[in-house]
Amino acid sequence: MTDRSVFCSCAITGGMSVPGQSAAIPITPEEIVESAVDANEAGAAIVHIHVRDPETGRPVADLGLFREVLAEIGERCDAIVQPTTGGGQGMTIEERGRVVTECRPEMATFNVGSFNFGIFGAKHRPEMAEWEIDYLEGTRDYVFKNTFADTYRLAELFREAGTKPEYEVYDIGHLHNLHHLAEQGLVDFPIHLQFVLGVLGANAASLDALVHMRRTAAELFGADQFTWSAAGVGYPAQFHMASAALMLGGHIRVGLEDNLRVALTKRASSNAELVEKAMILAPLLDREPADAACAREILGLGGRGDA
Ligand code: KMH
Ligand code: ZN
Repeated sequence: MTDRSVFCSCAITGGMSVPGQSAAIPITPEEIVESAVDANEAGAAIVHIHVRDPETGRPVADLGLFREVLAEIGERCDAIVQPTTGGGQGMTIEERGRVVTECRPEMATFNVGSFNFGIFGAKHRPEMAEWEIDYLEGTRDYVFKNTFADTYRLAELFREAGTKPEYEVYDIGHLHNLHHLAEQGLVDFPIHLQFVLGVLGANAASLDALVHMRRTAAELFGADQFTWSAAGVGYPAQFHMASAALMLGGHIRVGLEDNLRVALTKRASSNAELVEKAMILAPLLDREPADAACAREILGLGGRGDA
């Protein structure tokens, strides 16, 4: 590990998109596992995991599916397997947190703020079923709920499980929410922050926004108290934020959960393709791609739990 080491996280399938948006989105447990293993081979040290109903592709919080996917990825590669506790529309915080309690992963996402997660702008495609259109349209009125009641509860669950949170911050206020949790003694430092930028309803995927988020985190927590990564949502945001993070000393997240294009005129055919592009950018900017072992060192992870 050096100061120039950079790890890449790949968000494999997501909980807000619908299958009709791209045939490349993995749906079944087998597809999710295959895609995660391929992304790891392409250079992703972390694979961020949601699960979907294998029949319909609808995002679900099914513990059986999580168990199957987490175990299988764990057997096939050494990636840090990071399940979501963000979930998707209609899931309660108890359902979202169950994967942490039951699977005790070494790391999982932890969302620290509520906002109107708006993806109703996504194009309606002929291959979409009626529920998919409803799911997208439903986000006009969908509040991604992460209240203090929720985050206090999650903080408890993560501690009990010994799972390291990746704090998902989509806007400046979320950093202040996290600071409040820290003041209550609910946060263990150093922390890892994911700046998720470009979601309609929260902050923009601009260089100014990213720099402001990073500076605010440094002011609130201390510059040596956190590692950080940037996830740009959409195209070209995914690679613009990755490039900015590479310049500024952060880590990066790509993947079909956040973006479906690999170039302006080309839709991505796989998660691995998105990771490969990020892996080309890193050394061009003098950053050294970190494997999972190196990422564990950077994040202070002891290794796998029971997952
Ligand atoms: N869907 C992303 C924009 C989570 O899963 O906890 C944010 C995300 C959150 O990945
Ligand atoms: Zn996610």
